[in-house]
Amino acid sequence: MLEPLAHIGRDPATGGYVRDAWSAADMELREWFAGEAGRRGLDLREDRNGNLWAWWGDPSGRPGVVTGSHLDSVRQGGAYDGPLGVVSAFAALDLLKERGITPARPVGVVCFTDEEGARFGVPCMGSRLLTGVLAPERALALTDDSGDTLADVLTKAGRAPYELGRDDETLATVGTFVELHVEQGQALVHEGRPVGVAAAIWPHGRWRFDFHGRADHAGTTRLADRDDPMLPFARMVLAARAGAARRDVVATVGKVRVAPGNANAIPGLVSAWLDARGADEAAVRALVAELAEEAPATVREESWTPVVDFAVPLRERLARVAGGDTPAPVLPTGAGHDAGILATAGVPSAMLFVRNPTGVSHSPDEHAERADCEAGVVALADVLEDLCR
Ligand code: HGY
Ligand code: MN
Ligand code: MN
Ligand code: MN
Repeated sequence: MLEPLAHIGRDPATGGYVRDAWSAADMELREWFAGEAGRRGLDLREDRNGNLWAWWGDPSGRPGVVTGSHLDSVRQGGAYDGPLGVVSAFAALDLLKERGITPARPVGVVCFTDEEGARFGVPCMGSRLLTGVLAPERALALTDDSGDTLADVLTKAGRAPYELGRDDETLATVGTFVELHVEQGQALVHEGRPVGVAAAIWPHGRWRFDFHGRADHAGTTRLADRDDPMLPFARMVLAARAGAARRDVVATVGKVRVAPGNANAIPGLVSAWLDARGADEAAVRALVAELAEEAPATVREESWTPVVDFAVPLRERLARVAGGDTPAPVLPTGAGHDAGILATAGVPSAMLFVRNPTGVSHSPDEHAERADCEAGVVALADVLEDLCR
């Protein structure tokens, strides 16, 4: 199903995908989205935050049912996280048309911008700006690893006139949002089912730890004279793992920047990004507070997503419709999604998960079987048909 996108942003050396927001790969994906909308005669719109919408019917009169996800990726990510939801959305519309369905409500396909936050560090950038939980001034000042701000990047991408920020007009077009996503875990494998429904999204956040030291020569500086930031950084990583295990949360340090980065010099600065998540918000907060307390570092919270409990009536309705003879399993997840941001903003939202045989995600090894992807499309079409009555 994802073949048309398979070459875009793919690293031939690893099979992984590098699709940073506003990169050449992302621009090519956005063109693909526009082409898919055009081929179906859908009304294509790009909102003030760069999110793309393709409408079947006019939502200005009556809020529509929207489905979709994102096309950007983490660095060296998999093929399915994000694109499966967008490709399935277009395929589900095709199925509705094949069934001769004329929806009583407008139906939209959305591609949210910069869901992974791989480039500027804040996940769900497009949906956070859309719903107003991220201030435009903060977003525009965010920098990528090259030091370019989002403002610089948007200008280079030909979107300088963007008026980033809460967009009530666009939000008003979304009556219900359903995001289909590859499962990032193996619950559906254990349940023996191809499709599931999201119950909740764990609270989760990202924090930047800056460990300051004194750059000096690797060979001539006595150990006793060193102020090496690598050591407190190493202690923080070990404390994060031990603290997470004690509190039944998960903590990850997957990105570290060492400055200036000479093999023959003690670094002056080590910057590390902590990702912490868990079912219990207080436990996540307590872990981060303990690490910030103990680490001789400046600590900044870069993003926080409170727990998302998807509304029971809507999620149970999806479980019945998507499940066929027996309701689909309803599962919590530790992964963040645009559906969570919209739900938090009060937009009736829900998620469908498609089985992932290994559960692996954010890796080139991410995979979903074709039959399960097709089952996901049928389930999504059934859900859209049900919601559009
Ligand atoms: O990080 C996440 O949970 C999501 O993949 N953005
Ligand atoms: Mn992801
Ligand atoms: Mn995703
Ligand atoms: Mn030298």
